[in-house]
Amino acid sequence: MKIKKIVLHKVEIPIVTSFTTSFGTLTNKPTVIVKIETYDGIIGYGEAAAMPFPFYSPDTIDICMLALRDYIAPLVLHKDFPDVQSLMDSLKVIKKHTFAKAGLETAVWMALSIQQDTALKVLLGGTQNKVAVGARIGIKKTIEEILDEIAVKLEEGFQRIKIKIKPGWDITVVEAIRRKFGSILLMVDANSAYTLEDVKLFKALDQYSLTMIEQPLADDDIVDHSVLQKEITTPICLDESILSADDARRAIYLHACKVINIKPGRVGGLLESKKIHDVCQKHAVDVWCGGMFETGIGRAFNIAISSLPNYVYPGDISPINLFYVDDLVKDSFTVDHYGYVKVPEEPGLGFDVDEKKIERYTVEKVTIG
Ligand code: OSB
Ligand code: MG
Repeated sequence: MKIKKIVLHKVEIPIVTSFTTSFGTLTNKPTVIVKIETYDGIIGYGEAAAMPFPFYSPDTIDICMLALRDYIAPLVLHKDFPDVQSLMDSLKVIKKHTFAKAGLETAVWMALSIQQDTALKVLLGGTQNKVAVGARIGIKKTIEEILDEIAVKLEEGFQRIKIKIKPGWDITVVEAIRRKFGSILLMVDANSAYTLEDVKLFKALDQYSLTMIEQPLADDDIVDHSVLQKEITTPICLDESILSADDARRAIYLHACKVINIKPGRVGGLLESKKIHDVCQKHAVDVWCGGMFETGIGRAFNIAISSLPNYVYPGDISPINLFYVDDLVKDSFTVDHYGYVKVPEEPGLGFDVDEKKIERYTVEKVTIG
C-alpha cells in the first residue's frame, strides 16, 4: 500500500441533544475524516473521533488535525508498506496521538479491504455476524428523567443500559433504576471522577450487581484500580487507562480490571484493537466496543472489529440519528428490535460514503501530497 494523497476534513454535524458526563457537557461534536488515495487509485476513509476538548484524553479534534498534517502524513506519504503493521511501525516514533493515528489507520483498512475485495470483518478475523448493542445515557437533571429515557431504550430493544455517574449522581440513581427495572444488564461509567477515598461508595455499589463499573479512577492509574478491584466484587472495566495492548497486558498482570472497553480511536486503530482483544482473550478478560460518538464512517469500523470472538458485552454502537441530525454515509446501520446490528459482508466500510455530505459539513480542509 502506497499513499499518494491525504485529505483531512474537520467536520461539524449539528447534534440532536447534548450529552453530560462527569467531565462536562458536550454541545458540539466535531470529528476528523481522513481521506486517503493510494497509487493504485483506491480511496479510503477513516475517522479520528477525539473530543473537542482535552477532558477525556489529551487528544482533541484540532490536535488530531495538526498531528496528522505535520507529523503523521509526512511519515507515510509516497512510501510502500507491505501491510498495516509496517505502516504503524513507521509511526511508533510519534508518542501516543492515538486518535490521530487511528484516523489514518482506519482509512488504510478501508482501502485494503477494497483492494483485496474482502470484507473488513474477514480481514480482521471476525467470527460474529451480528453485534449486540447497548444504550448509553448521560447525566440528567432528575431521576425521573433518566428512568423515562431508560424505559424508552429498553422498549427499543437495547440489550444493556450504561449510565454516566459522578459524585452526587451515583448510588441513588442506581438504586432507583434497579427498583424500577429489576435485573436488566446495567453498568456505570465514571470517566475518572473518583479516587481511592471513595472505596466505601464502591463497596456499597456491589449490592446492585452491576455488570461492570467503567473507569472509576484516574486514566493514568492502573495501580489504584488494582487496589480497588481487590476491595470490590463488581468487575472494573478500563476505558481511558488503556491506549495499547501493552497497557492491557500490564493492567491484567496487576488485576486492575476484569473487562476492557476497546475503542479503536483511543488505541490507535483496528490492529491495536485486535491485539488488545487477543491479550484479553488469552487471560480470560472480556472485551466490548466503546464509542466516541463517531459518525457512520467511524462506527462502521467499530462494528467490524466487534465481530471478533471475545467481544462479549453489548457495544456502545447506538445509531447515528440518536446523536447527529445527519450522517456521512448513505444508509447507515440500524439496530433491530432485539438489540443487534448486522456486520457487513461487503468489502470496504459496508456503507456508501456520502462525499457531498462530507463537503457540506466540512469547516476546515487540508490536502497533503
Ligand atoms: O467514556 O465511553 C465514554 C463518549 C465520549 C467520551 C467518552 C465516552 C463516550 C461515550 C459515547 O460513552 C458512547 C457512544 O459513542 O455512543
Ligand atoms: Mg467510558
